[in-house]
Amino acid sequence: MKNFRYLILCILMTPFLLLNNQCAKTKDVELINDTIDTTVNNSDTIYYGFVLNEVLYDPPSGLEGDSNNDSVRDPNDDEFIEFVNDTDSIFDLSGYKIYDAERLSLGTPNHVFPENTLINPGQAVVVFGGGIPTGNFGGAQVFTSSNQVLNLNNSGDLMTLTDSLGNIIIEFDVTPLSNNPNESYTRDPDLSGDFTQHNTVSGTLFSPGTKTDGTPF
Ligand SMILES: [Ca+2]
Ligand SMILES: [Ca+2]
Ligand SMILES: [Ca+2]
Ligand SMILES: [Ca+2]
Repeated sequence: MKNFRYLILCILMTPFLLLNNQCAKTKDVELINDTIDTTVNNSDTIYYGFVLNEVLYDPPSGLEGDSNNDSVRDPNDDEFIEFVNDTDSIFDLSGYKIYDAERLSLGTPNHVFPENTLINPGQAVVVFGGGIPTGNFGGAQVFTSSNQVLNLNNSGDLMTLTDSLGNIIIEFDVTPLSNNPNESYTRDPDLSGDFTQHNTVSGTLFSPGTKTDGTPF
């Protein structure tokens, strides 16, 4: 009788055990799937749903170009790169590194993300060349380039993001877009579209930390 009860219990539990196992499997494999990058005029700008969404390598002249909002327009400090964690998991950027072409060849990064840089699902990350970024930037995590400015040459350059072990995660080639735009290049639509000049999307010149219309991600 005792064995019979145990058998019944096992039969009743089976669907739950299977379901639980299924969920665990789904969670395990979810991130092991690099998004196919179909955007043009760049190299490889999406990694597991971690998306390069906007690059300002040519800050506009005058205060119009003050992208970091510190009341000074600086051709280096006001450069920025915007990434978005477009996954439903926390993305750990600790120890990830950003290089321009020159620094990549030297093996010394322009920027290293500090320990405990954890990006929430849907959150943006903005790295400015320097200065004192002022404001909320849509709730993004905001950094200034840690070792030296981003130094993205307007005449052509290659921005590379590596993980903490040095594996290349994202590359953005400035050269096909090096037309002195005096504004950023952004995806249109945000997160999924091709790179285009920001002003053609929203009438503004850049949007560090937010969608092109200024709203948070
Ligand atoms: Ca530049
Ligand atoms: Ca500035
Ligand atoms: Ca450079
Ligand atoms: Ca933006």
